[in-house]
Amino acid sequence: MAGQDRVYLYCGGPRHAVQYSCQLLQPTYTVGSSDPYGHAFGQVVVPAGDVDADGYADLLITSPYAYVDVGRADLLRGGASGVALAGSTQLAGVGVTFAGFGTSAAGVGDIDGDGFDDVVVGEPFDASATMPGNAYLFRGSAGGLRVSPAIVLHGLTPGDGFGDAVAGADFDGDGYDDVAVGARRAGIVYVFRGGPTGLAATPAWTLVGPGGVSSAFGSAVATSLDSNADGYADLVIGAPNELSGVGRAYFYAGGPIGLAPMPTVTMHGTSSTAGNFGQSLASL
Ligand SMILES: [Ca+2]
Ligand SMILES: [Ca+2]
Ligand SMILES: [Ca+2]
Ligand SMILES: [Ca+2]
Repeated sequence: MAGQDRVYLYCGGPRHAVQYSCQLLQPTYTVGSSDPYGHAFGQVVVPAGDVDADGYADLLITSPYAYVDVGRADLLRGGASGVALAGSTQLAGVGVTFAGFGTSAAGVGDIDGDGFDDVVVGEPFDASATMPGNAYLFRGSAGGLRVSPAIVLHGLTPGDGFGDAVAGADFDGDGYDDVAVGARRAGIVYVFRGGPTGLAATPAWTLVGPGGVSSAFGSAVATSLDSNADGYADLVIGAPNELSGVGRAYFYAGGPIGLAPMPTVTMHGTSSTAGNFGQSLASL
């Protein structure tokens, strides 16, 4: 409901099982009458890594419907008493209605190898957009996350949904984490290499959905931290509309030259219709 979005944090501890929410986060900014859909505060709640390298994990929370779907994201720095929304680092995208900044977000590891973890936030726009979607890389630092993006990655075609899903890991084992960005309406996932100067603007690997554009390949992307134990991070990509909505997910293996162009494992749901297997995935 508009204005009542909440995020509940459940805290683990050494002696007690988790039974209740130890922290409740609510947005402090208001929803105006021109923002009928509310914030969708908490649509994405993901670990951000440790962006300031202080030893406490940090948290990324997005509100992709805020301000008539302009969207925003908040980086909450962890500390001895947890996290707080007050004093969060606010991240913003292009500032256009229906852009949906924060539809996806991920801690992507350390793209540039400076010791501070970095994050990526997706901004896919809706299907009627006259421009491709975007994905923003925000770099960590000793003072916290920098609010100016280090680079803005773009899709290739208007309304392609580029930025609907993002994930990061070191797929080619060079010591720098890399970033995968799904473009759901194009049925493509683009993967950008990290390096000492940051993220390359053009993709190193382009993965085209085996089931075609209508499969919604790239709706979800997740890193699989070396499922096949060869020392390279791997990538799982969902195609929830494939097989008339039964859905599939594909496993792409990392390696010394990066991600293999074709999946090595194909997974599918058991539902006959509309199961949408692969709609959501979790990085492990
Ligand atoms: Ca931290
Ligand atoms: Ca970094
Ligand atoms: Ca890499
Ligand atoms: Ca692997």
